[in-house]
Amino acid sequence: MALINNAHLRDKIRNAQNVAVLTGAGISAESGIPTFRGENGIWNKLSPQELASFEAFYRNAAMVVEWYRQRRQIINNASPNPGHRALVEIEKLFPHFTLITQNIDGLHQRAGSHNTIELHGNIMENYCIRCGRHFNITEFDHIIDTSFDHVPRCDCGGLIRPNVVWFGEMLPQDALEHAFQAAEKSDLFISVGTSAQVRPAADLPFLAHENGAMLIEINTELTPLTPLVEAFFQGPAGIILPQLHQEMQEIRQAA
Ligand code: BJW
Ligand code: ZN
Repeated sequence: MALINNAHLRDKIRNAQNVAVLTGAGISAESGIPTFRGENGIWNKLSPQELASFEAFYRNAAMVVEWYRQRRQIINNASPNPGHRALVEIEKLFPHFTLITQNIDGLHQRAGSHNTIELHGNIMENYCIRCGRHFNITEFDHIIDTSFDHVPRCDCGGLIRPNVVWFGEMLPQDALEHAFQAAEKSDLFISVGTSAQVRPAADLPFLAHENGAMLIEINTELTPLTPLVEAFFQGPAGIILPQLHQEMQEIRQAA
C-alpha cells in the first residue's frame, strides 16, 4: 500500500526545493542503539540528571565517562541501518537538503549523508574543560585507564569531557543557526524518530511549519508534534524511510 496518497503532499514533494530532516534516537534504534525515552529507553533505568548534566560529571566524572565509554562501544559495534541509508538517497532527490540530527552516534555520516548538522555533538570527541585541548578516543581511553581514580585529566589539570550537549548547556552556535535557517527555508520538513520533547531541537518543525513548510513525521508512537503534521507514518524508520524514498523518487521523476 502506498504511503503518500495525499494530493497536497504529492504536489509539495514534486515541487520542493528545500528539504530539512530532523532525526532523533529512534532512527538508530534498529542499529541496536538504545533510545532515551520510551519502552526500551535508557532513561527508564537511569535518571538523565544523574548522567547527562555537567553537575553529574563534576560530581562523579568516573561514572559519567564510564557510561559514555559503554555507549561508545555499542556505537562502534553498530552499523547504519536502512533508515540512515534511505536518507542518503532522499538527499539526492532535492536541490537543497539539510539533515539535522540530535544523535551523537555519527551513523548518518557513516551511511554517507553529506549535509549533516550535529546539534548535540559527537560521542567520539572529547575536550579539556580548562584549556580546550581535544583528545582522540585512543588518547582519551589511555588517560582513563592510567588514571588512579579513572577520572580523565588533561596535562593542565582540567577534566576531560565528551563533546556532547548536556541539559542546561547551550547548543553549538553555528550548528543551531544553520539548523534554524534550514528549518525556516524548508518547503518540506521530515521529523524522524524523535520524541519531540527536548528543546531547542523540538522547536525546529514548529518554526518550519510557521514558515509554510509541510510536515511529515515518522515514528513508532505519537508525539507532541503529531497533531500538526500533514502526514504521520507510524512504524519503524528502517521500514518507512526506504518506502518513502521509493515513492518520492517516483513523484520527482514524473515531474
Ligand atoms: C522510533 C523507533 C523506530 C523508537 N523508528 N521511531 C523550555 C522549557 C522547559 C525546559 C527547557 C526549555 N528550553 C530548554 C529547556 C531545557 C532542556 C529541555 O528541553 N528539557 C525538556 C526535556 C523539557 N533543554 C536543554 O537543556 C538544552 N539546552 C538549552 O536549551 O540551552 C539553553 C538554556 C540553558 C540554560 C537554561 C535554559 C536554557 C540542551 C538539550 C541537550 C539534550 N542532550 C541530550 C543528551 C546528549 C548527550 C548524550 O547522548 O548523552 O540529547 S538529552 C537526549 O534527548 C539526547 C537526545 O538527542 C535528546 C532527544 O531525544 P530523542 O532523540 O528525541 O530520543 P527519545 O528517546 O526521546 O525519543 C525516541 C523516539 O523514537 C520516540 O518518540 C520513539 O517512539 C521513537 N522510536 N524506535 C522510528 N525504530
Ligand atoms: Zn587542558
